[in-house]
Amino acid sequence: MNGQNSIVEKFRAKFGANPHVYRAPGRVNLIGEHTDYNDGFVLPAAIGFYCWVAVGPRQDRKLVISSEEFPEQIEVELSAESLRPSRTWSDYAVGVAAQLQKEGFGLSGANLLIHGEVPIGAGLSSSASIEVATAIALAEESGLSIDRTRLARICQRAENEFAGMRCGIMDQFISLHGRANHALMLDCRSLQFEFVPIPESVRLVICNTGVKHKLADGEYNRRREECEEAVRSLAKVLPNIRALRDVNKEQLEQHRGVLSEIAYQRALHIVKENERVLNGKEALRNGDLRQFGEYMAESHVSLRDLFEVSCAELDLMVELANAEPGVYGARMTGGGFGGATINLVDARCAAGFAENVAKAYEENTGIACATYICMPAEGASRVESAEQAR
Ligand code: GAF
Repeated sequence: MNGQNSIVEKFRAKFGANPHVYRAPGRVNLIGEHTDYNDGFVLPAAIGFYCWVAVGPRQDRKLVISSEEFPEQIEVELSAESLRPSRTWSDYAVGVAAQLQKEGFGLSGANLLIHGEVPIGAGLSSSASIEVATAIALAEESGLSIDRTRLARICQRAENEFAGMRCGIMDQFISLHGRANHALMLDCRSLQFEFVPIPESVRLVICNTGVKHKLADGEYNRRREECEEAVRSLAKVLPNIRALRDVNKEQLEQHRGVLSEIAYQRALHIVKENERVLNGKEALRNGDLRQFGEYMAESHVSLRDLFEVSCAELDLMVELANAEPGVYGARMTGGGFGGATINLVDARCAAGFAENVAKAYEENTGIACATYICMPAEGASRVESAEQAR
């Protein structure tokens, strides 16, 4: 049974009414890691794993939220006082409702059934997919028309404030704006974006390490603070900068003395990663996959050695990938400390690549490795028919 039919039937059984169904995808980032909260550039693509939300109206001012993945049902009043974090799975959905209302969008009461199929802890933005699917469901069912970029900001703030994760805008943005067969190059300061076609001759192969180290969220916020510290120090000698986005390599080297060693390393990663995204976009546009793959390799090394967000399992997965035929580039993707790698692989070699890497990874670590062979998918939408859900 496909995602839509199944969730419709379960919604009927639970709430005794026919729902509307919305879905929002997870994402993979091709290049541009940890650059989004530094006002920099990213190049993600939506992937064909979705969070599905079935929704129907209620006569009162409540949200009743159920999930196919968790047993307990959550009930909240749509008043500011009762929309508080509860440190459970429902925070992503409740956080979005709270943020929508905080920004002046009055919501109607609703029943929601959520089904997430984006692998959790894989660095593929399962949380953003829940936020975005909930946001479009609540907005449309309340008769609100909200610009997608604004919705992305609302979902990001929900995660910042409710989940305490100081994420940037990338994940929510791509989940809303993704386009099939294209990556999206986003300027995270202006929020201007352009689509970059992914050639039919390649596949995006995602290899999940199956590990998610506990320190991930704390270390993520710490990286953000370290970048902010670098900006504060550099601003004393470069008063016009607002973010690491405004610093180039020459300036960074010239003023290295005002930075701690850690702040310098973090800043160097960001400055060079931004360059790699801009150059990488051109390489992709010119069909120069080999060059793009080199940028991916440099990005991984930089995330490992300068930004220090990789881990042994990710490094091994990249090493195994690089030994395979048909691979243009391999790197960790997402926040790091576990999760998945993204590999740009010749389409003809993709199945063999996935199989060999998974086998070798399991032999080395004893951990099963899930692989996904993808092309970029469309962003979030209401699902109009069963056809669209397939
Ligand atoms: C996580 C965050 F949510 C994103 O905003 C981004 O910073 C990413 O890590 C690292 O590039 O997915």
